[in-house]
Amino acid sequence: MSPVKTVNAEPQIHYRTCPLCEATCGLAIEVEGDRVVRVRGDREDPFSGGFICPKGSTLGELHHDPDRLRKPLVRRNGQLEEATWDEAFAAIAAGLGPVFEEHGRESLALLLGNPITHHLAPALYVVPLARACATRNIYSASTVDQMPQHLVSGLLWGDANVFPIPDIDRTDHLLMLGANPMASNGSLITAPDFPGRMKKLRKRGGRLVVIDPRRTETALRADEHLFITPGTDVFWLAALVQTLFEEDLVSIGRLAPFVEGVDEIRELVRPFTPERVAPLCGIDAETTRHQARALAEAAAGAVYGRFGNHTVEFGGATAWMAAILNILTGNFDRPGGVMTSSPITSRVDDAEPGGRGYRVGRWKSRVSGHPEVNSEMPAASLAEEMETEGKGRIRALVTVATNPVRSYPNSERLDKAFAELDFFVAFDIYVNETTRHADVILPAPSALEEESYELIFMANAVRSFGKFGKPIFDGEGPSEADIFARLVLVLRGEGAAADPAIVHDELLNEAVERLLDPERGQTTDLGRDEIMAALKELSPVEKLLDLKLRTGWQGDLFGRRPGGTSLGKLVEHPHGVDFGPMIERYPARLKTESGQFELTPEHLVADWARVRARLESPDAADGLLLIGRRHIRSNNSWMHNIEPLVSGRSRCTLLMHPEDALRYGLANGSLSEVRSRAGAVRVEVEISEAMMPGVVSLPHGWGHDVDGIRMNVAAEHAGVGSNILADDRVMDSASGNAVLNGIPVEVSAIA
Ligand SMILES: Nc1nc2c(c(=O)[nH]1)N[C@H]1C(S)=C(S)[C@@H](COP(=O)(O)OP(=O)(O)OC[C@H]3O[C@@H](n4cnc5c(=O)[nH]c(N)nc54)[C@H](O)[C@@H]3O)O[C@H]1N2
Ligand SMILES: Nc1nc2c(c(=O)[nH]1)N[C@H]1C(S)=C(S)[C@@H](COP(=O)(O)OP(=O)(O)OC[C@H]3O[C@@H](n4cnc5c(=O)[nH]c(N)nc54)[C@H](O)[C@@H]3O)O[C@H]1N2
Ligand code: SF4
Ligand SMILES: [Mo]
Repeated sequence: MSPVKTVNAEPQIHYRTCPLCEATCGLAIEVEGDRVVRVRGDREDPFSGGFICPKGSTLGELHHDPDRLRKPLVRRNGQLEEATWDEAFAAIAAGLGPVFEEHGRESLALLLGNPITHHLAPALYVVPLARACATRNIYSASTVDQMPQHLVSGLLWGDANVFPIPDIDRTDHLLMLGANPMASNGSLITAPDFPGRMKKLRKRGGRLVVIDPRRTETALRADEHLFITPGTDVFWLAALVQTLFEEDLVSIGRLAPFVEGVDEIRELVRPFTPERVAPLCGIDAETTRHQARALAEAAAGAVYGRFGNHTVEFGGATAWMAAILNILTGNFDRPGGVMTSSPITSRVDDAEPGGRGYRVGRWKSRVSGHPEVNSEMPAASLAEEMETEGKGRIRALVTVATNPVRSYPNSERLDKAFAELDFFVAFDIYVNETTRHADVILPAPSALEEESYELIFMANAVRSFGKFGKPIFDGEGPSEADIFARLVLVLRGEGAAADPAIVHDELLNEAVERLLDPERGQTTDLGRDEIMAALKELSPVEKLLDLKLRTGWQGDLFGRRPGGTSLGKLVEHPHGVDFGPMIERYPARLKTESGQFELTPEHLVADWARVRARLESPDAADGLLLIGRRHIRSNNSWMHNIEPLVSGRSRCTLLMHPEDALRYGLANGSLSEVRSRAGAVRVEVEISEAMMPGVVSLPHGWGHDVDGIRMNVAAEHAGVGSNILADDRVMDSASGNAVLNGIPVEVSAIA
């Protein structure tokens, strides 16, 4: 392993935010010389209060992992070999050029992965990268995750990136569906120390109700837990809405003048009575009515549906019903209900309600005609776009921080398609199941070599918060911003040797121009030269961040607002600065064309026909339904190369209820074959009373026993890849989201 230089050789504690999940815990990282010797929770971090999970405490192991790439790899004579940065960029230019010439730009796809959202430079440079790719083939983890929520946010209140966040610190009643924050630490809600916050919720007399086909770690800590048949939450939520109307419990409150479509919703849910949905969902009618009343009667209540609600066949419709419930009970934008964040890097919308609205389907996928949602194509359609002959077939890829050969559905099919690519550039930290197919791998710097600010997740946070961390170590290679900039320049055809400063300057100029544009609400006398002079000494990403901070709603406006914040202020407060809880922002924040909450957008109403049809003729199959699960020591398809996180017995097992085990002749610890429309895997059975009968569970992201990966620890704890079983032929057609929960499977014993 090549040594790292430290910025400072004295033993030192550095404070920064953990970049591994949405919880954004504050860390205290102890460094001696070149080594991270200890990582603890930062007790003085006002947001996380010292909370840390086992993943965060292994950031040192990740930084020092000998398998983590430190030099670019270039394929020569079939082998990935170390190369210089100049050679790597030259190889990219030489590899992509002929593909573009012969097949055009539409033969390129850009794939964006989860870790991008946790790092500052990627969050800032992903837009210019997408622009430089000049293709509509853009895919991301969003369509194997939360695209239904983007869709519903976009259509109902006009901003696809504004999420309804349960105000967990003030709520009296939290109805949680398809989420397991005891393992995940929360998603589309940034609230470090979820366990502590749930405890406080119950201590102050609030109730937590969990709806999940598995009695999860979270369900065990709830006041009530109800099993639900996977994929059927939409029917159950519609029955709650139906009950609100039936029992005259609709009470929109303050925002009532800004809500349109209530009567249409009443008609849409009319057939969804608690009795009618009971056999589908597995929840009896009286319980459903009781839950509707409890929600309506709570002083402040929140409906929070997450991963298990979005990654199902009716994901969009499910997210829609959850939003409707929050609005009809007057809980939208109410303290203790669901609210929206006000990150300090943005300005506050104090304008009149109304905006440009939100559109879907502005273009369609080439092979199956799936509508674009959020300018993205569905992950589940990637394989067919790579395989199907004709103009526009995907022949070249740029991937950033993603492992689709493990994280997208029908992963075996995708694996084969990856092997057939003409040219593939990966920006990653490992040679893994996906990147082993690459022609060039650009290694991302370690998180500890980069500036730290949770730009994206602060926009989902239950409090407004700012925390900045300087790089702890000098990077061995170029900065992440420089790598992005050089990739942008190569993709634009400006050559492998072009100066990354070109892109840094463009980005800053654009940001400043946007700020000073009177059409976009410039309200001060700030001048361009003054801004540029104030930012002069900073790194490219610091400049962009400081500009946002200083002109955000808490900013110092470059001195015009004394006491306001800035990057400099955050540097003086290394544990972070708290700016308070979520604040009521509606109706001003409405960005729909009408300036109203549009409860019945055409796109969702049209999709409701699918839900209606399923109500009329439910699935008759009596096989098993497969769901996933997360574990506190795992992180999607990676972090399995970190010994302390994978040691002990294998967690990649098939959980199954004892009755089902009996029925299929399976004993605890025996080997089973699990088969779906898409594929089959062999995996150990773990019998568990926590499973709903008829439902089995397998975690995702495993399956590290393939040729060509360079992850020694992970290969020893291989597990099986659950996405071999996920079917890419079904998806939530409203949002393009993949179906990763509720997959019909057959399970049999292996002799
Ligand atoms: N069946 C099933 N499938 C799922 C899920 C599920 O629950 N079940 N979950 C889905 C969800 S929610 C998500 S978000 C997706 C995630 O799927 P992906 O977006 O593919 O992300 P990860 O699986 O987290 O893989 C992260 C990749 O980034 C690399 N990496 C790690 N850190 C860095 C870094 O700092 N820089 C760079 N450049 N690369 C880095 C890793 O080596 C790895 O290749 O998976 C989805 N797939
Ligand atoms: N330790 C750890 N933390 C993580 C991650 C990780 O891989 N490991 N990944 C991160 C990422 S990228 C994300 S997106 C978040 C996700 O975080 P969460 O949204 O909390 O998702 P999960 O932990 O997958 O929990 C989903 C729950 O839905 C249940 N479920 C499955 N199908 C259904 C259904 O049809 N209806 C209902 N009601 N429930 C259902 C499952 O049993 C499971 O308990 O976690 C993040 N945090
Ligand atoms: S909960 Fe998430 S942010 Fe906190 S230490 Fe664990 S991985 Fe890091
Ligand atoms: Mo995710």
